[in-house]
Amino acid sequence: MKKALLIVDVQNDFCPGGALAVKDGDKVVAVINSIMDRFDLVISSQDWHPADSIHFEKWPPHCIAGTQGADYHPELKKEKIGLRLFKGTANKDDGYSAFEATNVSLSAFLQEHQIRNLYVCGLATDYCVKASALDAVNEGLHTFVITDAVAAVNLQPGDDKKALQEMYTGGCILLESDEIS
Ligand code: VGL
Ligand code: ZN
Repeated sequence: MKKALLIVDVQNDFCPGGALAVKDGDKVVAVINSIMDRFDLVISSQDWHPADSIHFEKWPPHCIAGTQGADYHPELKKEKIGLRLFKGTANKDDGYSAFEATNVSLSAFLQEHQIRNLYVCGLATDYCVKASALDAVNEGLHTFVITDAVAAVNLQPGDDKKALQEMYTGGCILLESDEIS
């Protein structure tokens, strides 16, 4: 069975020093780089907001389209990325899920490539990873979340655990990077 890796929002602004830094956001990069070769397809998403997005009523401005903060973390291996998704691109749109990407339909792309198994990793566990993984389940995909390749915003302590629990009860399979078959 073909499998794809979805790398959610491994962008400068979510890493230490960025505008919406996630604790240990940069630590996921080495893990993700080490597993990319095991997948038939590698897909990335990027948060890609207009400067006047209503999203910034909730969050400090981050990942503004075309800025350095919206670039991938510099150490993320890019050669294997076969599809690049942009989301949150409209000014009225939070666009947390990679299935809300506006440049390509992720759902149609996965169908065309006969991908039934989707492995989700990246940033952040409690927002875009969770939204993407739960949408994947709704799309009928076998959805796996790689727990040592995600990091959370944790607005409230414990939001990371809560998000993993929600993904599990929502039908995702939680596993570690060394358990990928
Ligand atoms: C995200 C908060 C705001 C994410 C994006 O990528 O999880 N979180 N925008
Ligand atoms: Zn955002």
